[in-house]
Amino acid sequence: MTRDSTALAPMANAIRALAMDAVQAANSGHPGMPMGMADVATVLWTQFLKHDPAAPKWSDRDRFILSAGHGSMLIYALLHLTGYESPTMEDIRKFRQIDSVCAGHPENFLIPGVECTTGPLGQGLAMAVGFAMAERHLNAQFGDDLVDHHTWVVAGDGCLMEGINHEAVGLAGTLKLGRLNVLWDDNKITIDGDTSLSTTEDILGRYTASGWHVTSCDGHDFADIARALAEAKADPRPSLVACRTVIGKGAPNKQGGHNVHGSPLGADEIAAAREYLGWTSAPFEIPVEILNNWRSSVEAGKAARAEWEARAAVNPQAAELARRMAGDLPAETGLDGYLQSLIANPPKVATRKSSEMALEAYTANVPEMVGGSADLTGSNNTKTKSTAPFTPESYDGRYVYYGIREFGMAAAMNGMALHGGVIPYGGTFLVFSDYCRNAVRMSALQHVRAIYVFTHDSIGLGEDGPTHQPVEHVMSLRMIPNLLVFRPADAIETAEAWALALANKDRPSVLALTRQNLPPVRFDAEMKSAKGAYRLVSASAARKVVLLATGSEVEVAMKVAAALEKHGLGADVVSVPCWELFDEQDAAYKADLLPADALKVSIEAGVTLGWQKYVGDGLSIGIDTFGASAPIDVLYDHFGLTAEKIVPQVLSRVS
Ligand SMILES: Cc1ncc(C[n+]2csc(CCOP(=O)(O)OP(=O)(O)O)c2C)c(N)n1
Ligand SMILES: [Mg+2]
Repeated sequence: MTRDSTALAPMANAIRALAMDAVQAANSGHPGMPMGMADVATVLWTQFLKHDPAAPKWSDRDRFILSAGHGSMLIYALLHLTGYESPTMEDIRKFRQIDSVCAGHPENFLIPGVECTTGPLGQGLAMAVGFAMAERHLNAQFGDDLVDHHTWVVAGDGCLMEGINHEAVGLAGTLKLGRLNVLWDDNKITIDGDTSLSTTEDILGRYTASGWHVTSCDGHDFADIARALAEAKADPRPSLVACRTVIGKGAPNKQGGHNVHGSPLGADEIAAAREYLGWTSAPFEIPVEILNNWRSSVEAGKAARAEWEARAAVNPQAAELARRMAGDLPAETGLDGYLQSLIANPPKVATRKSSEMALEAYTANVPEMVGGSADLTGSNNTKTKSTAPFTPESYDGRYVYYGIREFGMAAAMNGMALHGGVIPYGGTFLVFSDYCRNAVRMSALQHVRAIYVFTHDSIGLGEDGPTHQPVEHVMSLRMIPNLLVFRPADAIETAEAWALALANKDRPSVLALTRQNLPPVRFDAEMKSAKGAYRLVSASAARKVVLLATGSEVEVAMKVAAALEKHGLGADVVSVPCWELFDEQDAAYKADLLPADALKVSIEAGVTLGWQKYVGDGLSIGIDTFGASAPIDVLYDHFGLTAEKIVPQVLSRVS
């Protein structure tokens, strides 16, 4: 429905009033961006965005991503004004306080309708690429009747300046994601001042060169905004709309300057803004007529949902779409049959290879799995027979060639997982997890099931040397809350890690996998990795030592245990494929595995800092320096990760 500016201007001013008053009440926050983008957001939400506040999780809604997350009051105001149950005006009054869902930056787990957590600049837009990928993928699989929506993004100068923007824009252009529309808050201001201080980039030129459609508008002219958004929506390419705006628009003495970016306006300027805007209501009060206009703006969205419900009711594929959107796995995942095949024929393979074997089984049975790699497909072993390439010509494909874009890949994976209906997994070398680390952190913060396949997990990769040899990475990933980090020891543990990663629908997982072959150490299907750590070998002689090891060093620990037994010292071997799951076990289970009367020794080809929480004042064998370039056997000996080098150290502590 098109409205003229006599109705729209007061509606936009309601956003401005809420933003300035909430920031003032909190005495912190960012009024500039919501005030500057209020007009654009009003046009988008009243004339373009397909949504129904009564059903914030309706799967065919348009997705709105506030990539410029510091402008959180913009989305809180929009959700409230259009009639979402959350946030309430009470929540908005308590903006940025501990008991309010209106956190400083929007959090997907606090408010339905906040599609993703934003604040780390650039990532919202990069996640939006994943949302748009998921939409096209599900559209290809389920058809226009069930899946047919757009992804709208509000991004600032910062989102476009970040390095990840280049990755996201390149990927979206290549994949021709025409349902993705980015509204750039082109206010020429960042925190430090005018954007000319730091950039002279031809942004429209860059986007055009990347295969995008670009257009511009006066971000304070409702008709011009509507014209540009309609153009963006119609164009088959992803679109960038440069919305020329004035930051803090409506604050007469401060608008257009960088000081309005992130500080309360102050009582005097708020009074001046009220006068300038003709806004006479008290703080947190919206005149009935304006509120009614906002509430009635969603009629088209409500009608669209009713039509969708009617179509879904008679669509035989609707139940399968609902299952995938709910994140529930199919009854048969392929795990049992695959485990039995391993037990019948235990392979000596690298865990990256056994991951591929597990993926062959799982991807054949779990159609929502969409894989990919940042240009290391043959090394990460992420491609399976069931996963055809995802291309502009065949969006139903399930394998994404992300290119050398680790950060863009991880953010897109987050977007796909948040969109729902897709379980994304993606690979790179573990050492390059640093390139995408903040997106991994955002997976964990947002409680999404993104599965990272990080191969070449230690000096065991050999000759490529220290640039490629992770040392601190496994431990540093363990430091991220709510992230499962698996380092499996053989094919069975790898199959278990995949099963657990898939089953944990509210948190991400990392699989750290070897390049080198590993002998089988497990010959049963008891899902022992579910407890994070378990006794793999029990001492024969009286137990004096407990060896804890992960991944490739489980084999080493077994050799150490055998040598200690020859000295008459009983030694357990405890495999620890996942710290986080072990930490969730009860005290009795932990005490049984880590008895107080035994010397505890950890063995892992990485930094030792951290293992003390399990070994206490025992021994931690690892690598606290960078690695080196040499064949693997030379490296394991050089860095002291052999039974020959470890046994004397243990003996010196127990004799
Ligand atoms: C990755 C990242 N780096 C730095 C910041 C801190 N920060 C928040 S907003 C901002 C300036 C962003 O400028 P712009 O996007 O133009 O927003 P505007 O000032 O126009 O609202 C910065 C540097 C951040 N949130 N994320
Ligand atoms: Mg700006």
